[in-house]
Amino acid sequence: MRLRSFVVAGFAAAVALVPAVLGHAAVADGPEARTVPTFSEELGSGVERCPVGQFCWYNAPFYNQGQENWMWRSSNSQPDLGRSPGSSDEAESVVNRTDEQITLYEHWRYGRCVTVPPGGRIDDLDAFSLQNNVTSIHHGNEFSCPSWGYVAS
Ligand SMILES: [Ca+2]
Repeated sequence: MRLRSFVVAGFAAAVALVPAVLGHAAVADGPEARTVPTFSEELGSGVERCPVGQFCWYNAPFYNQGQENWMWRSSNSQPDLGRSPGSSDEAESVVNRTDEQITLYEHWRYGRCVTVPPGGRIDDLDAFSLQNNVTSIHHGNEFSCPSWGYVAS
């Protein structure tokens, strides 16, 4: 009986992953169904769209401003947003719904940067000269961007 239950659960999981396989054609259908090892991608907008415990970055300012645009989310550090599904140099607004501070970098831990406190958000990364220029995201209270907004490599 345990084996049968496992098989049924596996089938359900495979069905749930179909939208993810379809990639850009799919619209989000819940946090668990869209979770991938690196970070997840979906169409959406609004601060409230970012789940508790996640950090979200949006393709347009003001959290995609009511348009169905791309947004991405993760609960851990992302050294290279160019990894699949790919969002390097795309973010223009961000929401931090984790309990850690999160630092955005132009490169991996160097270049221009900004730190977002737990529960914080930035409606337009242009204010930090980082619009369409974020390549990596670091979770952790031990790191923060200096006041001058730049870290040397
Ligand atoms: Ca963008």
